[in-house]
Amino acid sequence: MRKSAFFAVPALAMAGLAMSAAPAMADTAEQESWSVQTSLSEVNGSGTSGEAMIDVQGNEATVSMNVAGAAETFQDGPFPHAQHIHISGQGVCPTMDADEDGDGVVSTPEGQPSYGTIGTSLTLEGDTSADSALAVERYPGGAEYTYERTFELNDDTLAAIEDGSAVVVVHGVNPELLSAEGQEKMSPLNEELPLAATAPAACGTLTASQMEEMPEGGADTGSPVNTDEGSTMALAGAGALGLAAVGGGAWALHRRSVRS
Ligand SMILES: [Cu+2]
Repeated sequence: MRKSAFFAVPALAMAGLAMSAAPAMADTAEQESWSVQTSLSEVNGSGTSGEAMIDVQGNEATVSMNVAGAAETFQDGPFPHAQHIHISGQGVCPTMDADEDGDGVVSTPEGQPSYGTIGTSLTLEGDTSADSALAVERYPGGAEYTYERTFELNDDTLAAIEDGSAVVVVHGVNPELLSAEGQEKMSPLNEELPLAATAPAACGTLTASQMEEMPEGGADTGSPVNTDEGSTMALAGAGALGLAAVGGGAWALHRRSVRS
């Protein structure tokens, strides 16, 4: 199992996650669902923030996001915000130290050592592969939006979500917020787009629920200490159920806070 140095989810939660994912391998209609979530924090001083949550059942994912403080308009239309699940990097968001060429902007390629390449494109419709990376007409747009879509995850993205290295990235920064040098540049991804259109604006690593949200005694339940393999499996399974329940609760709480 791959682990990033910054990986914050306790080993117990990971064990639970791995176990909960295992039933997906079995050919059964009753597949346990589990979830990961993240807060999206600004990159490049964009002022963009948000939340992302993914419910997974087998290979099927329901992605829910809300984003605020994003760039509002682009050429008289809503500013398109390409958004992806990035994988195969360090599983972290880039700091300004990632600005290799020193132009004051972390471009999408400069962020790749941190968050990796595109595993899934979070489009509104149609293809969700990396082929749709910059299919700007199929992404949400504007300063504030919500997103929800259910689709089949590819194996690489699913594996990254399971091992905690998947990172949600929202692209598109208000050009006025970039450095003077950055405002003049075109995107390294598409020479017809300004750098601001594709630069990362918000980012967050998907993780299972936080440890402090575990119920009392939860840490003991799943701890495989001095047991034979059979009972270890059973205990880890119990831990996974607890984790799923906690995740659902946290999301319900989140939904309430969004409405109020
Ligand atoms: Cu991306």
